[in-house]
Parts: sequence; C-alpha cells; structure tokens
Amino acid sequence: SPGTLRPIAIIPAPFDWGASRRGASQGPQAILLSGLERKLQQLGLQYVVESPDYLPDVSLDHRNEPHLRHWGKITAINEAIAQKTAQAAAAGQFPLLLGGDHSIAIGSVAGAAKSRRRLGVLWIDAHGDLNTPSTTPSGNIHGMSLACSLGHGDSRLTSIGGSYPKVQADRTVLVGARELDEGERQLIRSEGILCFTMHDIDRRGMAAVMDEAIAIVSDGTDGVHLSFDIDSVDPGEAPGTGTKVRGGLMYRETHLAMEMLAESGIVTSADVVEVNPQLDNGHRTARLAVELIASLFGERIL
Ligand code: EXY
Ligand code: MN
Ligand code: MN
Ligand code: MN
Repeated sequence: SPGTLRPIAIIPAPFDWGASRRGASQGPQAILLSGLERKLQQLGLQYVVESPDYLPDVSLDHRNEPHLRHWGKITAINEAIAQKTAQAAAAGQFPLLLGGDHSIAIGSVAGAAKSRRRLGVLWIDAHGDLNTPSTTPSGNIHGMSLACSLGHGDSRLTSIGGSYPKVQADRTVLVGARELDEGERQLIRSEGILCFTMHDIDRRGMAAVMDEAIAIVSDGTDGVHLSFDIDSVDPGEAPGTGTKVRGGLMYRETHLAMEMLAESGIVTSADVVEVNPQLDNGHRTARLAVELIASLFGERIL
C-alpha cells in the first residue's frame, strides 16, 4: 500500500557529530516548533511523535579518527536509529526521521532496508555524500552516509544495522548535486549511479528529472526511502544549514519534487536533515522543511 497513507512515526534524531559544525542537533525541535503537527492534522494524517529517549547517551564516547571523525558516537547513535526505524516500519508506520546531520541516514536507511530488502533510495542533496575514509576531504561522516549504505567505506560504518550493503547502486538516484568531490565522481561512474545534477535540472526541468527518478527508484523495488538534505534547496530559501552551496533548487522546484513523490505514492520512509536553527534566518528554513513535508504527504494547492 502507498507509504504516504500509513500512520507517520516522527522520529527525532537530534545529533550533529557527523558535521563539522554544531547546531543541526536542534533541527528536530525547530521543525516541530514550526508547526509540523498542526500541518499533519490539517491534512487529516495520523501520526505519533516519538521521544528522543531511544538514543543512547554518547557524550562520553570519544572514539575518533581524522578520516572518520567521531565514529564512536556515530556508530552508537545509528545502531539505535536503525532499530527505531525498523521497528516503526514493522509496525506498519511511515518512519519520518528529523535530523540531525546527514550521518543519521546511515541508520535510517539500514532500518528501512530491514523490512524492504529491495529498497530504492532517492537522495536529494547539494552533495553526493559518497565519500569514504580514503576519499573524504574533511573526515566528516555526513559526507559518507550514502557510500556507507551502498556498502563502501570502513566496516565500522557499513556494518551498522547488519554487515551487508543496505541498498544497490542501480536503485539509487541523486537529485540536486552541485558539489561533488573527485572520489565521489569516481564512485558514481564506477557504480553507475544515476545522478541528476543542477545542470540536468536546469536543462530538462524538475518535472522530467523527477519522472525519471521516480521510475528508477520504484522499478523492481519493494519500498523507497527519500533522504532529503535541506541544503539541496538554494541558500536564499534555506539559509539555516551548515554546508550551503549556491545555485540550488528553487522554492517551487522543491515543492514540485515533493508533490510528484506524493502523487506517485512510492515513498515508504524519509529523512529531512541538516536543518540548523543556529544558522537560520528566524525560522525560515525550519518552516520550509514543514511545508515540504506537507507536500510530500499530499498537501495540494487545489
Ligand atoms: N563532500 C564534502 C565532504 O565530504 O566533506 C562535504 C559534505 C557535506 C555533506 C552534506 C550534508 O550533505
Ligand atoms: Mn586527510
Ligand atoms: Mn547530505
Ligand atoms: Mn548536503
């Protein structure tokens, strides 16, 4: 049954050790305070807001390496996220993860893949998040999460939620990319991952790109995970995020993508990540996140 008709489990993931700057840990609260529940109520949707208590206290975990920064905290947190996500999915709910930096998708994708072994992944992001410890320019694990889910990189990360690749390259599509590192380009080429860059969106239009993306991630899959990084949106609309890149998705383009996903009914779980209220202009970015979630869950203009 279409994922977007299930009761939604809102799962906060207030965590930011995967990024180079703090603040994304306050994303879930900012999104909730910006009216997410009211929106879902208006749409007549059933939902529960989970407590963040499912996350372990990692404040005393100092395991760290230069090319795998804060890996101790990240592995512990993501094991819990994987479990929580899998649990919600097994209960027939739609897991909606509120990040948090994008490293939390290591857990959410692993959790979603537990009940949907042929999971499609749609990764909407300015970045590829396809680095490994050997290609990362920063050591920040939020730049490695998609590589991890595909089974690439250090086994401490790829084994989170089970020692196997959670998703396959031919069921993975990127949309919105405009800042890729050389190692990421190589992985995209060698794995044959479909990547719609901003150039493609400019040339072909968002509707054509999303039509193709939706077709690929739903072809032969038993569920689709949307991992939505708010930095995919142009910084003019979404200033509240830690790794802004100019030339991003426009306001309507982003809504259109969410509306098309709602129409398709293919999405069975999602993350909304990298909302950083410390960098926001008021609550502009958190509010945008709420609006986009509403579009994803079927809010229509007419
Ligand atoms: N590619 C850069 C790195 O790996 O350090 C920047 C990654 C930023 C990741 C953002 C959240 O999507
Ligand atoms: Mn180095
Ligand atoms: Mn990202
Ligand atoms: Mn990003």
